Amino acid sequence: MALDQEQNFQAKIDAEDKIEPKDWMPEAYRKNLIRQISQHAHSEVIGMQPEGNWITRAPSLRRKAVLLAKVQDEGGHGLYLYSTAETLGITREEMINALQDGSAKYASIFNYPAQTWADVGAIGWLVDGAAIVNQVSLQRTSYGPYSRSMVRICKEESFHQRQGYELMLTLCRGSEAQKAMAQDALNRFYWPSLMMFGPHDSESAHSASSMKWKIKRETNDYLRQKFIDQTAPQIEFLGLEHPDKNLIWNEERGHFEGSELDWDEFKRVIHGDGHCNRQRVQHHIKAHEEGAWVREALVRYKQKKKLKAA
Ligand code: FAQ
Repeated sequence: MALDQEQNFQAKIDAEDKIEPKDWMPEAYRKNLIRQISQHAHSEVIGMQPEGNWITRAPSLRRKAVLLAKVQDEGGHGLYLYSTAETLGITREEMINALQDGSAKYASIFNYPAQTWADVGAIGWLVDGAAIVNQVSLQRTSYGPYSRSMVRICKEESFHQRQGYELMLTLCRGSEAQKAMAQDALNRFYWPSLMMFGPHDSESAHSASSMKWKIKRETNDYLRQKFIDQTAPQIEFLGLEHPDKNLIWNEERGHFEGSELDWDEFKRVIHGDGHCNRQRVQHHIKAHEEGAWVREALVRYKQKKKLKAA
C-alpha cells in the first residue's frame, strides 16, 4: 500500500502535477519542505534587519519611502512563507522557537553588517538579485502553496533588485567618494551573495532528494553560475572593478569562471559564528517579546467574537 502510494506520488511529480496540502506525501518530503520553507521564511524576516537599520538614515525622502516599502515587503514574504509551511502541519510558534534556539538556519548573508549607505544598494542588487535567480526556479517547485507564494514574491523581489541597482548607479555616477563607497560595498557583498546558493552540489546534503521530488528545480552550482554570469556585465556597466581578480570568460563553456569561495567562512557563518549571528537572533527575540501583547490581544479578540457569534 505504502509502496503504491509512493509510486503514485512520484508519478504525479514526474507529470509536473502539483502536490497540495491534503494530498498524500512521504514523511521525508513533508519534513524537507518544512525545513526549506521555514528557513526561507526566517531569512526574509531576519533579512529585514541589515537594511532596516538604514531607514532613519536614508539620504532623501524618496530613498526612505522606497526602503521602507522594500523592508515591509520582506516581512510580508516571511508571513506568506510561514503560512505556506503551516499547511504542512507545523505551527508558527514551533518555527519561531526553532529560529530563536538556533536549530533552524536562515540565509548566511544576513549575518554580514550593513555598514554604509552603499550597502543598501549592494543588498538590493546582489542579495535580492541572488534570491530572484533562486526563487524564479522555485516558482516551479512541486508543492502547490510554495510555488504560488513564489510567484508573488518574485514580482516584489524584482522591484527590490532594481532599486538596489539604481542606487548603485547613482553612487557610481556621483563623486569619487560615492563611487569608492559603492566599490567597497560590492567587494564585501559579492562573495557572501555567491554563498546564498549553498554548498557545491557534491557537498549538498538535501539536493538529491529535493531534485527527485522537484522541491528544487535547479542545483546550487547551476544557479550560482547563472548569477555569476549575469552579475559580471552589471559590474562592468556600473564602471566598478570586479571583486574576483581571477574571473575569466570561458568561451568553450559559455560561462565566467573565477575563484573558489571561502567555504570555511561559509560553514562558520551557517553554524552561528558570523559577524552578526548573535545580534540578529537577539534582536528577533526582543522584538518578539515586545510584540507578545499584540498576539495576546488578537487571541482575546477572536475569542470574544466567537462568544458573541455563539
Ligand atoms: N545560508 O543541502 P543544502 C532573500 C544550509 S531570501 C544558510 O544544499 P538545500 C530575500 C542548508 O539549509 C534568501 N544556510 O541545502 C531577501 C542545510 O542546512 P540544514 C533565502 C545554508 O536546502 C533579500 C545545509 O546548509 N532563500 O534573500 C545556506 O538543499 C534581501 C546543507 O545545504 C531561500 O531560502 C545559506 N546560504 O539548499 C530578504 C530560498 N546554504 O537545513 C531580505 C529557498 C545552505 O540541513 C533582504 N531555499 N545552507 O540544517 C533554497 O533554495 C535552499 O534551501 C538553498 C540550500 C539553496 C538555500
